[in-house]
Amino acid sequence: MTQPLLITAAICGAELTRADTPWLPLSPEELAAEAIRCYHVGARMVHLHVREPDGRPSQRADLFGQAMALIRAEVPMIVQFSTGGAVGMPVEVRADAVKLKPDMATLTTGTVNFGDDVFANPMPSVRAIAKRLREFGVRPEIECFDTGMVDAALRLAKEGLLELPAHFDFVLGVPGGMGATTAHLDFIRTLIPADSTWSVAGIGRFELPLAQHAVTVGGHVRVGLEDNIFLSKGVLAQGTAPLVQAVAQMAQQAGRPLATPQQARELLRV
Ligand code: KMH
Ligand code: ZN
Repeated sequence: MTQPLLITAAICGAELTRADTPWLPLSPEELAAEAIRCYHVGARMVHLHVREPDGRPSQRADLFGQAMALIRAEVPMIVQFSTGGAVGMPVEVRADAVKLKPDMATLTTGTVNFGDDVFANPMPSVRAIAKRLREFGVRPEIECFDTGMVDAALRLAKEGLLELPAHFDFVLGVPGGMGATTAHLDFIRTLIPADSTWSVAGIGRFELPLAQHAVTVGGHVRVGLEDNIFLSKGVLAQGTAPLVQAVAQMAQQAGRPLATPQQARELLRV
């Protein structure tokens, strides 16, 4: 397996707090420092959320802009903004920062139960975000929490609202979404067009086993505190970089080279 591996670092998310893990970066400076640390151990893309100074989830464009500028000043990393934000945020708020033209931004193509909450993505909202991404020339990463979201993305492509081939990220193991087994992953990955690419983000203790499977079968990987805070049972990861490092080691053992910055851009068409 010689296809270069793309590792995405999901360093913060919207739901975690410092009470969950003291290793969570929050300010633009902390976010940038963690992204850069992840780059140096093999990550080529950062999936970014931002926080208010008190730690609350935010989608403020100025915070995204500050973090992106600090990252871009140091490393050639692909910067991907979240348009998912936190559950309950209105779509206009979620997608505002797209105007800053990050390399990529997420596009979740359906609604999913999210623990006891609902991550609401009715199709009119999905179309609105897809149109905004097109308007600003920002490539989507299609976030799929279940198989119907792949189908919805293919429908959007038929409507002319998104371009194929595209990059899909399968988020597996959210309570309410698709389970996080290799069988689930092996099924959902058959649904995307052959020339599209995919990564997997396993939630919680499924993060590293699913990463290992993706490395073996030729997919790509997202890891980070957003999805999982532990490096091993009961051992907190000291930030996202150690999780990236663990995946880089898997790649080395499997004989898969890590994507160079240029290869990562070609792979994602950014
Ligand atoms: N925080 C989740 C409700 C994304 O970044 O686009 C949504 C999320 C997806 O994290
Ligand atoms: Zn996210």
